[in-house]
Amino acid sequence: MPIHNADIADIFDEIADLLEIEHANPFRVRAYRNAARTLRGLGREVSVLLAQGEDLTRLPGIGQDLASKIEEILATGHCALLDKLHKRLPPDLGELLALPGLGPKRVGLLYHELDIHTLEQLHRAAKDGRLRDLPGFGVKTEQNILHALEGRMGVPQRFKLALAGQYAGPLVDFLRGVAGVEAVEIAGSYRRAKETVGDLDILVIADRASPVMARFVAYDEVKEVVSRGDTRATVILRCGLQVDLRRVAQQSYGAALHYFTGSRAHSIAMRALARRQGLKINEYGVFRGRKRVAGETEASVFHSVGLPWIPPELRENQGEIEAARQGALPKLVVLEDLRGDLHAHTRASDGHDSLQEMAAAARAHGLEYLAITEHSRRLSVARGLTPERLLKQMDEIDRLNERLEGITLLKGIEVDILEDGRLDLPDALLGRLDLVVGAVHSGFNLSRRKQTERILRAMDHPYFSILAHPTGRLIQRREPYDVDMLRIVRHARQRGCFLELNAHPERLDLLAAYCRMARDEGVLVSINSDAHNTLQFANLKYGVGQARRGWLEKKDVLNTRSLRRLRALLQGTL
Ligand code: DGT
Ligand code: CA
Ligand code: CA
Repeated sequence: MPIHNADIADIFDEIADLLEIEHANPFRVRAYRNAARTLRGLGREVSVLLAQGEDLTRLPGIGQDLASKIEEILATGHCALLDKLHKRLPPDLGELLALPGLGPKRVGLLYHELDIHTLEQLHRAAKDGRLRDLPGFGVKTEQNILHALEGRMGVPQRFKLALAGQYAGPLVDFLRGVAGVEAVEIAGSYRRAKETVGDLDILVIADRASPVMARFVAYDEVKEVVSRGDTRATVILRCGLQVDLRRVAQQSYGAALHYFTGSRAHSIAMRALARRQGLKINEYGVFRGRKRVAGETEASVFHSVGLPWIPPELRENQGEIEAARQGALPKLVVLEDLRGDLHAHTRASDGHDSLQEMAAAARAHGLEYLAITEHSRRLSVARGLTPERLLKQMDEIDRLNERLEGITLLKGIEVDILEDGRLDLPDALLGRLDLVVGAVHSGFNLSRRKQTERILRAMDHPYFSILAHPTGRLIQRREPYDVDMLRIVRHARQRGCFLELNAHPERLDLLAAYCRMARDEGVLVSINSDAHNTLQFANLKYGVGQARRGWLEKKDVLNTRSLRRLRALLQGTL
């Protein structure tokens, strides 16, 4: 059974949580968390790196001890330390930790102060009002815990798109290799590039003689077969992801693909449109009476109701059918449109690779320019740059640019936006850079008005170029901070600034609705990788998926411009 980076990261996170509950040394706790984050952001399987003889201690945050723990887990599937912690602590603490709003600190308090270590005990204590007096809890927290506990059964787990992709890719390859399989495609929310997916919906074209259903349920990552029929099977993979497989006939493929791509709201609107034209759309085809008029290709389904094909990312019933009818569908941006990347780190701050390695990797991804934007001094956990270190890097970039071919490095910074809206480095220094990316990394809990004004003030600085990850959310881990995005977008327009769409699979920030807002208000969006190592330029594709969900065209995206036009835009002379 293959062991994935995410499996090891989960083990490290659990170790960190349990150590924290035991009041272990905070540095030790943080080491496990950092290692988990490294593994999640790695982009390549650590098992493969190890098999290739790579030295794992080269990875950020992985020392000798953690490297040997990774090897132990890959070899045995277990970590002796975690097993030991499980013996020392009550077995159900993990379920408490899984509740939203309950981190190790709070679980530790519950355990040490009130001897609560099961969900039932927690439920009773919350109902009795015994939680509100714990330090840092209060009535609101108590209510939230009660809601979480009572809603818990009904809320299924969702997978981040990139994580689902790690499991989907090999499975699709596997299915393609089965005899009699003509085509394999993933439909559902995955095809619509939603940020998270509830399950995978896979369609195959295969005849009845094909063993595809039998092979699917026997796939070696399958943990449980939920149902199995002749044309449909549902399984759960070891990672917990559910997969529905449907076998369809060639002549129905387009109709099935449309039906199972959804969204439900889009399908309902399409069926209503068809009905008004005397047609019926279902997963087998488009019918007038009993006569099939379309269904083999997806385009034929749209054409049958007088529409052009609509890209899956738009199918949310948010105006796409209307736009299609008027011939006004956006011509969505594609990955190949990107000519540069305006946010990346090297090992000068918390990145992993050198300037030269990052430049080469960016060029290998077809990019013509790459902005190096290290953290600034305030973010000391990320080894943020002081003015001196930034000046030194600027010199290095100048020297390197003389030698580089096919790509130009731009001098930038990811400067912290301080809580009062000042920037973490002096304007005089920022003015010497090609661009200034500004970001909020602290004070997430400011009121909506304060947070918004903090960001507006940051944009007022003369050299501010791009607002990085504008809402600060981490998917499933941290809510967006509260801001008035319309004010920010309009201020950006007025100040000649740009908004980032951060392509990291955990961020995908700008949200799709805000991409659309930026486009409507005439503010260009920069799709940036925020790469911390050479492998992460591959994440740009997730940024493009999100941009497409936000209706963005090539012209709406800053880094589709040539370097010359980009420079003019950054200088405000275009
Ligand atoms: P998810 O899995 O929660 O991320 O979202 P989807 O959109 O993948 O939803 P899912 O897996 O329940 O179903 C896949 C698609 O199949 C969905 O977008 C629309 C279609 N579909 C499934 N069941 C029904 C149904 O009962 N009625 C209609 N109209 N469409 C359905
Ligand atoms: Ca689905
Ligand atoms: Ca499904």
